[in-house]
Order: sequence, then C-alpha cells, then structure tokens
Amino acid sequence: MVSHGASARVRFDDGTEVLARAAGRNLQFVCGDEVVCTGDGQHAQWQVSEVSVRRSALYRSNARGRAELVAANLTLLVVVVAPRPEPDLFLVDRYLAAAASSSIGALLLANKAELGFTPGARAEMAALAATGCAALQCSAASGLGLDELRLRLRAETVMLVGQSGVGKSSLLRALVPGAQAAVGILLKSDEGRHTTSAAHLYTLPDGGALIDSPGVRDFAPAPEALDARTLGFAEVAALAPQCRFADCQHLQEPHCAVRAAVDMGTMSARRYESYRRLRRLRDQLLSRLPPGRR
Ligand SMILES: Nc1nc2c(ncn2[C@@H]2O[C@H](COP(=O)(O)OP(=O)(O)OP(=O)(O)O)[C@@H](O)[C@H]2O)c(=O)[nH]1
Ligand SMILES: [Mg+2]
Ligand SMILES: [Zn+2]
Repeated sequence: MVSHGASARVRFDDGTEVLARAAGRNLQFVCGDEVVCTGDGQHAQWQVSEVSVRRSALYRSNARGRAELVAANLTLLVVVVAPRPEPDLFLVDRYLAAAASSSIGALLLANKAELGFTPGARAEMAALAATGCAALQCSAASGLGLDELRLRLRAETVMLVGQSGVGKSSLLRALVPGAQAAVGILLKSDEGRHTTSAAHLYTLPDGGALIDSPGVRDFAPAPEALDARTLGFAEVAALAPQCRFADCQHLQEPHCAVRAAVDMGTMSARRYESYRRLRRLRDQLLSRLPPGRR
C-alpha cells in the first residue's frame, strides 16, 4: 500500500487498487504495510480497519527524537549513490546502521557507474564492502549491471533510498516496465532536484516489490531503533567481543578493540568517525525524549 497522510492507495491480491481511509485515529500505516480493508466496493468507500503485524519496520527520528515509521515489511534497503551528486557517505552509513539494527538487508548500489567515481569515492565504497556490505555497480542509463540487480532484487521487498538525483526513479523505471515515476534533471549545482514526493510501491516483474522514495538531504535513524552497542556498524559488532568491557561504547574506554583496529588501519577511520557522530546524534535525540522513553 501507499499512504498519503490518513488515506492510502491499497492494492489487493488480484492487482486492483482502491483509495482507503484509516478507520480510526490510532491506526498508523505506511508504504509496505499489509492491511485489512473493509467497505463496499460499490460506493468505493474503503477503510483500512487493521494493519498486519510487521515483519520489519524502518524508522527515522523526528526533531524531538521520536520514531517515525518510514516503511514496513522491507527485506532489503537499497542505498543508491552516484558520482553526481557527490556521495554523502555519512548518510550511507546512517542508512546501513538503521537497516542492520532493524534486521533489514542492505545493498549499496553505485548508479551512473558509466560516469566514473572518483578514486576517493571508490576507496570508501571498497571499505564499506570490506565490512560485509553487499555492493553493486549499475547504470540506469546504459543498462550496465541491471541484470545482476534484477536477480538480486527478486522476491525481495525493496526500498530505494538516497540523495536526490542519484537515479532512484530512473532505476525504478528500468526495473518495472510501465512504472510512471517522475524523473528529474540534475541542477547545475549538483544538488539534485527533488522529483519524487511520496513513497510508492511497485510490483517487480520477477516477484517482489519495490518502493521509490523521495531523495533526502539527511536521515537520522530513530535512536530507540538503533542497536545500543554497535549502532548497526558491522565491523564494530565483529570487534566488540574483544573489547575489555562488555559495555564498551568504543569511545574513550581502555583496551577497546574497535579503536585498536582504527589505529592499525583495519577499520576505516572515516567509518569510525561516522560511528562517533552517530553516537552523538543518538545521545542528543534520546535526551529530547520524555524521561520514561530513554
Ligand atoms: N548519466 C546517468 N544519468 C542518470 C542515470 N540514472 C539516472 N540518471 C539521471 O539522473 C537524474 C536524476 O534521476 P532521478 O531518477 O530523477 O533521481 P532520483 O534519485 O529519483 O531523485 P529524487 O526523486 O529527487 O530523489 C536524471 O536526469 C536522470 O536521467 C545513469 O545511470 N547515468
Ligand atoms: Mg525520484
Ligand atoms: Zn570498544
């Protein structure tokens, strides 16, 4: 289903779609939710009366630290980057952290590969791949890598996320024939222009579903949804058992295996800086929540 505020477009198993409203104020649903609809088809007055238990939930934080649901039942978060606009790898890290903390798979997708990434961007992406993050290169424009991408997305419930202008809607149109997603033009400033305004779920031809989402400048994972010990950083999770203290936050503590790995160069210094920033962000957001929620 696709939601626009209190109303949503709901697709039934037979492929027909209806517009439906929430039956009650407390009923919250987002793109990817499975819902029960009631109503009479004749007057097209459909109501969402029930939301099925979610197999996964991706949350972001609002300015007050509260969790806002972004998408439900995702199995794979595809974080799209491109040579232009210049990749924001800290944003990539925060998406990967949120996915890992919510048991959602992740794929780093390097689109517009035919334009060529800078050596610096290539090195950072290789460092991410070394942490175990799945990565693929493709080009929505030239078709490069799209067959492999189709195979990878088969039977998954996927959301494409990333900065504006990286080519999410272009990828959607390449993957879902007939999909009518707006594709924008990059501004000269390389800032990208927001062309997709609401999340929308499409059925993939080989099975599975794909959600296109609006480009973002920033993404703050909901503090309560982040794994408190590792923040969803794969290499931190792997190293943490070797830290002296079981509750090591990998900041100032002595005999910290994470800091040792950074010193030895086996963990990327940029990733560690990203980890520290996310710790600070999480602490700030938690401090804004009412005391009972922290
Ligand atoms: N050279 C090149 N350009 C591409 C490729 N994929 C997309 N583009 C172009 O990049 C621009 C932005 O593409 P969109 O698909 O609208 O980007 P988006 O990520 O959906 O952007 P938002 O909806 O604003 O978040 C368009 O001009 C596309 O034609 C690619 O593989 N190579
Ligand atoms: Mg778009
Ligand atoms: Zn540590």
